[in-house]
Amino acid sequence: MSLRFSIDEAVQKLLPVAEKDKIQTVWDRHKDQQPQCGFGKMGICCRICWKGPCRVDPFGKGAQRGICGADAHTIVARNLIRGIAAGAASHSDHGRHIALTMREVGKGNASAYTIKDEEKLKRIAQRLGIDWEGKSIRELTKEVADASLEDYSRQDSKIPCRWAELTMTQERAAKLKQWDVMPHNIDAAVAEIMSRTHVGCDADPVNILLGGVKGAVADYTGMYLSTELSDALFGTPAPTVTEANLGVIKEDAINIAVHGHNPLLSEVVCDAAAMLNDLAKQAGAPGGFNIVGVCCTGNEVMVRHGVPLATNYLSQEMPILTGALEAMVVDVQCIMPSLGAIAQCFHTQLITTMSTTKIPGATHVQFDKENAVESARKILELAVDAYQRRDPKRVNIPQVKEKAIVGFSAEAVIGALSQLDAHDPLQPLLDNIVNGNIQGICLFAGCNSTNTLQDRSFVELAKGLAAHNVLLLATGCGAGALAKHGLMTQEATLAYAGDGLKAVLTAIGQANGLNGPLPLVLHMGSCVDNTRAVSVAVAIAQKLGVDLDRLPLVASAPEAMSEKAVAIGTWAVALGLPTHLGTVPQVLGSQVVTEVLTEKIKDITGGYFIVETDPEEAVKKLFAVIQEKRAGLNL
Ligand code: BF8
Ligand code: SF4
Repeated sequence: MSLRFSIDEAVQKLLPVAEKDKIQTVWDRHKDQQPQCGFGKMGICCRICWKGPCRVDPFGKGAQRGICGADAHTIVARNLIRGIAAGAASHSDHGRHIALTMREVGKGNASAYTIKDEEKLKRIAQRLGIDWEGKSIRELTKEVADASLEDYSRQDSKIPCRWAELTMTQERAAKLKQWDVMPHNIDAAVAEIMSRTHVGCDADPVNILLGGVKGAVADYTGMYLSTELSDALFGTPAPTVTEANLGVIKEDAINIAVHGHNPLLSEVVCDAAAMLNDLAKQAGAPGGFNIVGVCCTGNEVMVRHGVPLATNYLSQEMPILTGALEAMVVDVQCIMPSLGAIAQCFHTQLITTMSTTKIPGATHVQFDKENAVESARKILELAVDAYQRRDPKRVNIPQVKEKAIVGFSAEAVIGALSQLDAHDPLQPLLDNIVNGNIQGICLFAGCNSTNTLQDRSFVELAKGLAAHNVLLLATGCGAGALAKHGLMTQEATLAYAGDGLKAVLTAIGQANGLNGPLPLVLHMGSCVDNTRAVSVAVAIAQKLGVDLDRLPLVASAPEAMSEKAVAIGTWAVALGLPTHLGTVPQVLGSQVVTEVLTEKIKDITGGYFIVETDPEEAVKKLFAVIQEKRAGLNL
């Protein structure tokens, strides 16, 4: 039965446990929601004011306008861009936390943190036009943080967000300015979307969508700075070997899952667990503390420290069902409220840490940058307590896990290439794109959704595109899916890559002393780290002297679900990328919006959405787009 829900073998092993114990999982609740509201699915339900809710009859027989007169196009466009605003707010709030912490580090006030990658800090300073010569690291840290925070506070609308303008090609930045979709202030872009979609404001669907694009570029800005500043604080990821899937939970250890998105807490928990490992041993757990990751917090600590990944979004309830998880520590975003109830069926402590994310059934340990170490210690103590209550009879850890080579930041990719050509590391990559060994590049991003079979599309698309010699990058829960299914291994390259791709990955791997190829899919990090792929793409574009929309580069979110994914997908399109969605976006109630997103926007940005739910067809469509782009470059 569980095959219908997920191709993840560990999930399939645990669903019967849930059924036996009468524990509802995400898939049970999905079933309970059927049939889901058709108006909502098409985006034509409006709840923006209290005269409503209003809905438009998609068959043209009933009401065609809401009470205020808004038609389907206005309603769909407004709903969509409010999602973008929420996505941008989420990512940029994450970035703000990092920047504020960094400013405190600069002032000497946040003792739990230091600058782990000073070279990266200098590179960031250089990018932002900050002179670093003769300055102490602390001074520079504060200046970089302040300059980044200006992207949240600037009031002069003629000056673009620097983290946006300075990280894309000049042509792209000029184009976005020309269309008035380049934000000057991240928070203002989010606020503008909320205000222009208030009852009785913007009713022109195309104008509304352009407002959404601006919000998406604000999302990009917040994500970009978040990743870069995190690298300076916590280190820039470098290739490391680890494991993924529930088999990483250890029976003889006190298991703690870190879940959510922001590395500020999880980094300190990892450090504290290493330092206080004896606490666990004294409590009778010979394996000590075992930290495992879930979702994007999991990806953050995985790519930086090789912390194993327990699972990705849709199966986040499963680690608790193993009966061997002492604590699940969550920060923000993509945390199912169901975890509170499920944790109460076991000995697991669900621990919330952020004042904005509290969950019934959880214990709250407030985490602030000032008390980071004490909070981490408290969390470990709660886990030790919980361990005393573990019921060995309920322990059921699926012995399912795969090796994963992860940690491919842009710097790591360039570093690996530099072993082939130290003076011009990008040249070997370009040569191989030109000679066709590599046909193009695909970035897998985004979530899991109950609207598809968990992980299937990621795996099938990756195998299909790799066979066509497409270089694969991945982030977020897509990366989680591909890691769990063994596609971040050298073996996967040998098994699934086409001859050209295999030759290139092998040459790079050999030059880096790997005694074999690079893994089939390069794990670049969490969702917020999608900008790492942009930085590689921008470097390639600049070297070729073309803009991003001319590159044989596509993005794919086969299980897109969250508002953050809507924002990311939209900025990918704004940057010129053909972007595949494997789940149907909630816009079909408006032909105008659908056409703009899938066709007309191409005339403005060069990017557009490709909606295709069948992975086999999606491979064909994405490969055809790559061929079209190659032809455009005379390749
Ligand atoms: O930020 S991929 S389900 S966990 S939203 Fe969420 Fe989607 Fe996962 Fe990470 Ni991104
Ligand atoms: Fe209805 Fe208009 Fe109010 Fe929306 S804004 S709920 S369409 S009256």
